[in-house]
Amino acid sequence: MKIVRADVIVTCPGRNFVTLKIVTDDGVHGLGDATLNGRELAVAAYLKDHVCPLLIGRDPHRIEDIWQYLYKGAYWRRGPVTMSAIAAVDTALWDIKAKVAGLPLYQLLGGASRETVMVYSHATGRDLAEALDVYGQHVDLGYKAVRIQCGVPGMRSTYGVSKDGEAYEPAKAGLPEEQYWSTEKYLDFVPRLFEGVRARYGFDTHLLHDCHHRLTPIEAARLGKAIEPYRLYWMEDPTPAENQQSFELIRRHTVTPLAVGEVFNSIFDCKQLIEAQLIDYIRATVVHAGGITHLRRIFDFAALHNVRSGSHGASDLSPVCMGAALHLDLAIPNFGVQEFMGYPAEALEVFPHAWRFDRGTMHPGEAPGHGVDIDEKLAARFPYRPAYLPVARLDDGTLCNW
Ligand code: GCO
Ligand code: MG
Repeated sequence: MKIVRADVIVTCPGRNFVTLKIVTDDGVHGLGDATLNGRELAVAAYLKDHVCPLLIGRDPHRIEDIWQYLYKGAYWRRGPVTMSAIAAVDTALWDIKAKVAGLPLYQLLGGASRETVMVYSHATGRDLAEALDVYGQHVDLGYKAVRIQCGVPGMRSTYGVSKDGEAYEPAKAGLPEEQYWSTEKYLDFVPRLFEGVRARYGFDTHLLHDCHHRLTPIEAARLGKAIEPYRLYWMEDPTPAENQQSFELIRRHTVTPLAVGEVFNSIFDCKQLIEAQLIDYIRATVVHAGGITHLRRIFDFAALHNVRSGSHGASDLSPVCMGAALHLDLAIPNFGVQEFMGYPAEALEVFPHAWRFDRGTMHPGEAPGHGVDIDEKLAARFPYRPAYLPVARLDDGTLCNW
């Protein structure tokens, strides 16, 4: 079997997605997600100009060898652009292998370790009352795990909360939106949010929250300690993880579980965090962390240290990534939870999929491969739209982490 084509499809059905389609001489095709929110065209060009020509004529079954060829062969290792491109190739090859075997991908990964995959949704409110109401709506929908984000009194904007109360959409057309941040206001307010959830809904649902890299380690330690009575499932990205050692400081002060890794792209980004058990959940994903092959490696390493998976699944990761992720989630022994924000209706039409959703749980389906395809004619009707993630500034104008 040989690869005869490799095409990059860029489409914007509600938001931008980059998809790699690999076709074999037997006419089997596989898809991989290559979307890097706000920097999409860099990965598209990396694939088109530097990777696709290398794939033609290769045996698609040699997944590990092709992975190593693209990783070691580039000389310039790691980084989100390179690793998202490698991920797209890897995911498409696993899709092909499973289709040729006539099996859903999870069977090739060792088979199902559970019946369904628990997913968490996003409850977002502009103020406390709205956030608590929306949390309740998600509980009523059957979600067993819900992330809550809320507008902070005295702050005009914050991560995860759109001004109009519409579904949260981080990438906006035009130049990056400038948001404002005050750690003092946030830390004064946010424990009341969790107190409100537990007072109104009790402890039956898993409660999650994303700090989005905004605190210093000691601020994160203070928050984690203060919110221990509300027993969060996790506190996400409390501080930037470039310096993995900073998590030691947080750990010294609190038993609130920590989840990190949506911006990671290799096992080396989380090696120390995992080895030293400085985190509880690793949030790396199929698309940004080198595909099924590399993410499996990360998860297996995490399993040795009692760290569970909690893959990023925001709507800027395409339905192709979601499909592939669900197979891995179903198969690995140390699965924790999968993020699932849902998708715009047009995106679900462009990407026909075999996965099923049922009251807060998902299943990848039984279609051979990862079960997600693309309707290329429909995709062509949604051309790329430049869009950027926001940036954040302190009161005095200093740029801070968004
Ligand atoms: C999450 C993430 C996202 C990211 C987004 C960036 O936990 O879902 O933090 O909201 O900000 O995916 O593109
Ligand atoms: Mg996050």
